Amino acid sequence: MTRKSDPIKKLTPEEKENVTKTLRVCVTGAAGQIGYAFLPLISNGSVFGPHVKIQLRLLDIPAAVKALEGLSMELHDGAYPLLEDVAFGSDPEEMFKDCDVVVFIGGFPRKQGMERKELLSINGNIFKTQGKALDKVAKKTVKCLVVANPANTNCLILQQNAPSIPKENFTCLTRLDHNRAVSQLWKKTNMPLYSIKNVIIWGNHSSTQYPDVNHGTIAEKPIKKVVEDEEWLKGAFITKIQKRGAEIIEYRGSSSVFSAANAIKDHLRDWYHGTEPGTWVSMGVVSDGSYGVPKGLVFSFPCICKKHFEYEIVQGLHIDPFSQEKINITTKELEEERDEAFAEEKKPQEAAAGEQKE
Ligand code: NAX
Repeated sequence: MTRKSDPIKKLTPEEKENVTKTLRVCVTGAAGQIGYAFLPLISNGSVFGPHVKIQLRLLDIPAAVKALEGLSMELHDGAYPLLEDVAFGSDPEEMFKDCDVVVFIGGFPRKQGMERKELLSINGNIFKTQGKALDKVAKKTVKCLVVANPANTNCLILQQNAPSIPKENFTCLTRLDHNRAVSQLWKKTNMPLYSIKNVIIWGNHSSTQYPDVNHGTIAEKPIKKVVEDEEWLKGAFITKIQKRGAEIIEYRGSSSVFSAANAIKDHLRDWYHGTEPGTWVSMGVVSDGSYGVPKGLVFSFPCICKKHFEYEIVQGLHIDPFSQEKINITTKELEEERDEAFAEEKKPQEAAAGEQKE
């Protein structure tokens, strides 16, 4: 479908700059649960703002192409003024062509009795193929967000297979964990949610992640001082965030869907528009060696985003021994995942050293 947006009148200079923009966005696994919750958000302007036109590309496996057609019909029926164009299919090269942004939600789910190694191997192959396709047909400026699990390692595999695209353009989702941490602090203190700033999720989007409140504030006071419960902050709070995904599955009978879609929206919005002054967010990005995390690992760090998809890892935070121990645990898990995923190949850092300049 191709449809021209309605003309928009009386624009501010900034709006004028944006209105000329069109982003081509591919969503993989679009026929799945999170895809279904995310597509309305990107179509109605919640992600890139009310003046950026969107061309959607929906990718899924061949068996889901009919469902994608149904989705395309619903997107028509939504009559979204910003939605210019929708195409769908199961060929990554067709769907990634000239994309500005790709959101990788599609992946193989963990089935009962399946070992982590097996899951890594199946998803590794998906991300290897998609990385090569991305390298071939997407814009060299394409920005990638990997959601499918294991998100950090899938992102690493994707990045390693698309060497012509800058490694800063690859990120994975840990914003859901970040939002969960903010929300638990809100529940504990009853302070306004917007006043809770600068928590950090370090490491892997898994049960080894480390939610860190040491540098955060609530209404501009240190979180520790407002909460006044060190035992909770160092114990139950951390475990709650680490195991929240499993808790949702236990109660709902299925994994997080709209909270994940909302976190994807938050991640992309902040990456594109920039974080609020004085605040940072958690994003899985390719490590540049900050905080002693091995270069090349996809690791969740505190990040400050500038306008139009630029970010930097927050530097100079003091890491106490308790935090260091937690960061070491999640680093070790990511190194093990990387080693399993690249068992047959050169390790990513070695490959990176030969192929890419830091
Ligand atoms: P669904 O199983 O509902 O949807 C997955 C979709 O991916 C399906 O439509 C499937 O056909 C498609 N797919 C499979 N292989 C594909 C391929 N090679 N190319 C394109 N599409 C493919 O899962 P859903 O609930 O939507 O979750 C999607 C992913 O998000 C899962 O891997 C899940 O573990 C992960 N999550 C990650 C989170 C994060 O914070 N990083 C949180 C939520 C979620 O658990």
